[in-house]
Amino acid sequence: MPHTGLITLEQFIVDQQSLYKESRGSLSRIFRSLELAAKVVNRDVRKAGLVDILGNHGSTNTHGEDQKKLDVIANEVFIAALSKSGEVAVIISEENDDPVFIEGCENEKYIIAIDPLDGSSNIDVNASIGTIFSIYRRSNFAQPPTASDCMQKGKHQVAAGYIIYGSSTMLVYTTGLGVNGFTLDDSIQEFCLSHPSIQTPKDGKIFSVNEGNLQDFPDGIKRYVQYCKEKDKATNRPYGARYIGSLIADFHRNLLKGGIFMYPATEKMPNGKLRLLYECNPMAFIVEQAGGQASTGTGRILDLLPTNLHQRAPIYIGSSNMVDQCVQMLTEDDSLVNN
Ligand code: P6P
Repeated sequence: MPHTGLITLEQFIVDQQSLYKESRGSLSRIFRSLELAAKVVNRDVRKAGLVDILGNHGSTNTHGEDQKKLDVIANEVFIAALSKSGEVAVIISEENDDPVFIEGCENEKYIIAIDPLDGSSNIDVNASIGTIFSIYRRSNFAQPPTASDCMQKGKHQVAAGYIIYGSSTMLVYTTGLGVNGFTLDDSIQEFCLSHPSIQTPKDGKIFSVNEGNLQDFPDGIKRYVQYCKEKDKATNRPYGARYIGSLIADFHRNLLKGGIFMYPATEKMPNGKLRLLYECNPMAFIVEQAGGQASTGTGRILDLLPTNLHQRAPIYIGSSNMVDQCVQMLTEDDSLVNN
């Protein structure tokens, strides 16, 4: 059956080039590298059960978490591909303590923050996992790139996206011109436009949170979770509880169907668990471009100035009316506590 009417990722980027604020060739070359790396990691994820790449690598990452073999492979594949693009000066990866300065690219314009394989605790049980990326332009060329060049507010991202290795493999991204999703057609090994101009519903009926931590949540979040479970026909409650424990999978479902994902601050994790540079910021850019919201509970995620490459942030992200309601309850309780 001839493939007709398919728009590949590469064609889409070429077609949109005239609209990009960015220098056109550079971003296209970066996306070509991301696409290649995604296909390689997808191949390895799909055969993980067959080849001895499951299980722990025996090393730990910057956060003291066991590194799964696929974590390490994905990290190496994406760093190699992005280095070869010739457009990236420095890469911040969840798997590397320090920035990776790309040799010979000291004068290149772009910085990339990446979570090479998010949700890796789900690898061995065949649940959806994914890669998250965030792209910035360097602001200072007076000297070779430094770590501080990488700590820009999320609102300065020039592009962000993720690849979800799920029942199908999809690449979803934004350059500030809306959000578009591409599904990998294995038969031709091309990412093809399948979800043009994604808009997330203003209201949803799904709440996603690890209720195992409920006792540690701020009182306002305890009240909001209770609110989600109450019966109220007029507001479509109770909402459905959906939590996979893989940010990309939970985020992607809520982006398409509507809903809210929460990872609050707790006593154990006073800044929440998710990392600002390569988890919260890219997802916040995407959700805002899709008409949703992303809050720390006290402000917009994209306005938060990073002070540490691997810092964490509390996050409430998804359908705008649900985030409003959640943050209102959190704030009300804080004001009660603080007055
Ligand atoms: P918890 C995966 O390890 C991850 O970083 C995210 O993908 C996911 O949303 C979160 O942690 C799950 O954390 O504490 O609920 O297991």
